[in-house]
Amino acid sequence: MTITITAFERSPDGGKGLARDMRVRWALEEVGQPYEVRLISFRAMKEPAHLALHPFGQIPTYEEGDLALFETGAIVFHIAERHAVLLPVDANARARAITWMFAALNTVEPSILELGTARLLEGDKPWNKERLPLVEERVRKRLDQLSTRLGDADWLDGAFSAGDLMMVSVLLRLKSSGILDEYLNLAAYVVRGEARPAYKRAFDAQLAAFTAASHR
Ligand SMILES: N[C@@H](CCC(=O)N[C@@H](CS)C(=O)NCC(=O)O)C(=O)O
Repeated sequence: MTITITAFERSPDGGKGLARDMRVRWALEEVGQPYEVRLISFRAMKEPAHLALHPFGQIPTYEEGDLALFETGAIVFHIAERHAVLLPVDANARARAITWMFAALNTVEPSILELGTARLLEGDKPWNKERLPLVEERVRKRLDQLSTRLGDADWLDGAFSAGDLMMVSVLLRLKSSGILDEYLNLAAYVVRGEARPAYKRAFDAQLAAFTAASHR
């Protein structure tokens, strides 16, 4: 059955692979599942046809036969559940890998998103100088804890899993901030994720889509 995902027609990140379709592409590449991409404009994202797939008018979405999903956590979990590549077979190890997916999305990602907002959208606000250090402190607190847990391991819990895929995807957004480099083991963890052939294939595909759109 054909899998179709949606992605930005022209990603605001300029093809750096930070848009969330990248996580889904990466998961599909890890499990060797071919997929199609429907590129969508910001305007079309808010129109009824797309809202029927994604109630919040965002990307990515995932369609497979009768099934339509939104939310990258749910999509990556759906993909991982169907292939014995991204989740361990052992029930407890599987539950722990899923826990890391939730941790990435619920515990680590929020402060990182907040930092992006503070830096990119609120830079001109008079209160930004006071707020920014507080937001950075919240990011560092989480990174301290994550760094301690990862230690010198390659991945968060044994072999690479959907939990690592999600955590690396979340941490990637910090690359340009310089904060990630304060944590040598986390920076190396992200590099390990980016070095995976499946990541590279996904990255190249989203970059090709961005480049093609820029030439249109
Ligand atoms: N929690 C959602 C977030 C989705 C999301 O924020 N998507 C962004 C792209 S990375 C988007 O569509 N932004 C445009 C908008 O919200 O209008 C998920 O993980 O799928």
